[in-house]
Amino acid sequence: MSATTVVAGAILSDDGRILLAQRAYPPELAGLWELPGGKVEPGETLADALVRELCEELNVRVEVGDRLAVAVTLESGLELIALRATIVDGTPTAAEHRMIEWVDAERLRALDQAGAVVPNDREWLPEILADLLER
Ligand code: DCM
Repeated sequence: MSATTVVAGAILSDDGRILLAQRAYPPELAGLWELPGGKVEPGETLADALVRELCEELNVRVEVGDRLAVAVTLESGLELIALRATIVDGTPTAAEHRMIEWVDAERLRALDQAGAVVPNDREWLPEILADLLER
């Protein structure tokens, strides 16, 4: 994986929620909700990078599952891939985000309808909603 890949975590709970994080920067994205994650560094697998990023951003240890089918490629060349994950140790805290929230399908749809989801991440919503509704 190159440094132009961003990996994000679809962190799912047993009770049908996903953990969203509210961005603090840059100004055009501040206040919008995303799947937490970050850039893959040279030599890292997607799973390695996600474990590292979620430890840095949320102070949790996760077990990584399979990927969401949709990959988002930006005009800048940046590729965004989301992996399912579950928390195996720690309670998430917003170390780098403005806040975090466990949201169910209904709340996720409401945030989306309010325009409060990071535009790139909207591509993952159909798959995430399907995951949440089958739990
Ligand atoms: N990004 C995104 N959605 C995410 C995570 C990241 O669209 N869930 C984008 C925002 C930035 C880039 O990836 O353009 C790098 O993210 P960060 O600033 O969080 O390192």
